[in-house]
Amino acid sequence: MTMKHPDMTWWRDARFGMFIHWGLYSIPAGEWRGERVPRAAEWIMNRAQIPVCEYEKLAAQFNPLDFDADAIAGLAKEAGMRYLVITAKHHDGFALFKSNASSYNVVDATPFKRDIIGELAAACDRQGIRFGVYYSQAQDWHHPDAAGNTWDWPDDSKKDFRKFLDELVFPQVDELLTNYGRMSVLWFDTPRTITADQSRELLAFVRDKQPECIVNSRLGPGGGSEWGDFVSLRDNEVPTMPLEENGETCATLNGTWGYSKFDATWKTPDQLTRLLADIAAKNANYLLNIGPDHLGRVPERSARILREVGDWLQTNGEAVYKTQPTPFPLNFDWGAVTRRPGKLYFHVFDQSVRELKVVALQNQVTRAAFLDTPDTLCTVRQTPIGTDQRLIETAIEVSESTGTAPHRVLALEINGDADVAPGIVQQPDGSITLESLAAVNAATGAPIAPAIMARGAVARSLDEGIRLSWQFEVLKPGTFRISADCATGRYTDHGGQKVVDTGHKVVVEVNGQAIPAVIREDARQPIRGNAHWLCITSGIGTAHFDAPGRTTLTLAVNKIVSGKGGGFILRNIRLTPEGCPR
Ligand code: JFZ
Repeated sequence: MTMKHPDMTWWRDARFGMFIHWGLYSIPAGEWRGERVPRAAEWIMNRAQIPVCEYEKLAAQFNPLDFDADAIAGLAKEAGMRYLVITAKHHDGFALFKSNASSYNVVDATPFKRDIIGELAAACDRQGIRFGVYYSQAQDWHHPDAAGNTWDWPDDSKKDFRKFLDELVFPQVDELLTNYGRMSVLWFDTPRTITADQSRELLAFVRDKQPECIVNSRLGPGGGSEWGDFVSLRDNEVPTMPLEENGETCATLNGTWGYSKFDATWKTPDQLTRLLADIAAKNANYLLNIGPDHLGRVPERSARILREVGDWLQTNGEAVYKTQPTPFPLNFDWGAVTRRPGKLYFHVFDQSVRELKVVALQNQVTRAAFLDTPDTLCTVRQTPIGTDQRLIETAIEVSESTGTAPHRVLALEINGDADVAPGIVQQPDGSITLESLAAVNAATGAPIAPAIMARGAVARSLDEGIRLSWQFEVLKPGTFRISADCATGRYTDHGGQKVVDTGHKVVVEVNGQAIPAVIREDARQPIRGNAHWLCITSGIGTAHFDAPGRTTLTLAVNKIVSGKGGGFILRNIRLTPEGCPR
């Protein structure tokens, strides 16, 4: 019964969806009794410790007369989104649908009286958008037996979680799967108190009611990929390497999910197209959030931004929808790669690049042109480098680029499916990137990826005593600076503090040399343009290679400092030729 969904095709092809966080919290909108309540606006009841009897009163004020389901489904469509997931019930316990299990719902408790889930489900059907709901199955601040509300009900020992499941969760999930036609996604969240058995029971219940419905991994304890049909990555998280399983990044358009009158930290359309491409390149969907206000209006700015992304997708959608992840074992500084059978798409984030070069592509490139100028061909050269025949360098001149934002996509037609010779190779700019998820455990030779990628994370914390190793091919010998990129372990919204722990003690062994180093912050930048996550670069030392050939680098982790950053979160080790910038 915990079986994975047998056919995820529509979801896998969609790559881009709309998330909607909407509820009573859109009334206070980040402010309670004249005080600004920091961070995500949908958490206001919790953050301001508002008693149930007081928060409940918001229901009498909830009258979003500007709510227009067709306009919202239409916006999703214009934005190029293929599915939509809305909070049917968030942690505050208030249901946006008619429920017989609790009168704390939009139809019974508000002057509005309209079933928002019903209207939106019907509008999505009309527009050909797949419809799904978010349901908070463990945390419910309105129910005395659920997890989360420690201010009205501080005594955990008095809580009967089973009672909450029986009188609210199962009946409401039943209503959602019975009253609104086809439900395409059930999106659970914060699986705090729920047990493994209860999660399995809930999944079986969903499967029984609607076998086609796709369920996310935040269903069960830990929220990892063993649960549900796809793994929910952390908020606003972009994996470093393609996930083996289906993944989804849920993300904010600013820094909050529910509407806040204070948060204007909107991402720009060009940031969003880059994130969408980078996430697709890692085998994940992008579920991007809007937060309607107390009248049901979608903030004008967010609507405009989404429409611009939609415009970009009109031209560049073939490089996103139905694509497979990058075949290359590293992140390129210049952008991201997606593919389809017979095609490769180079998403060129860095508009200043005049020539794109990749190594080890085995296919012949028969045509290269930007999707926005399909008749202007780019010159391609494919030449063997080094002694290994498979080490072909493919170079594409992109001097025709007009340098417009959002980013441009170079489409390559290739013979057959993209085939990249396995292994890590020095890049044409001389650099060598050793992605942490491409490492093997030096002691066992086993890939490190499954252990590190427990949740498809940025790159999970390393354990003390672990030794990681990478084999790679040096083509142009010389002296290299070695550096490590390390990341924040925790998601932070825009107001949040971003910390990367430093002081970890490591030893890098390379070319017969052992280099002890302490991880420090020499530089900091957002991770690939994603302001929610921070990356620091630490110098390690230098290495010299006399001759071309295969070599190994080992990283021994001897001491980990665990502070606010969540430990030692390694993204990659870089070798940069002496004299090169970066
Ligand atoms: C949860 C909710 O608490 C939040 O209000 C919002 O609905 C969001 C989509 O999901 O917040 C989380 C859940 C998990 C992580 C971070 C925030 N996580 O695993 O990093």
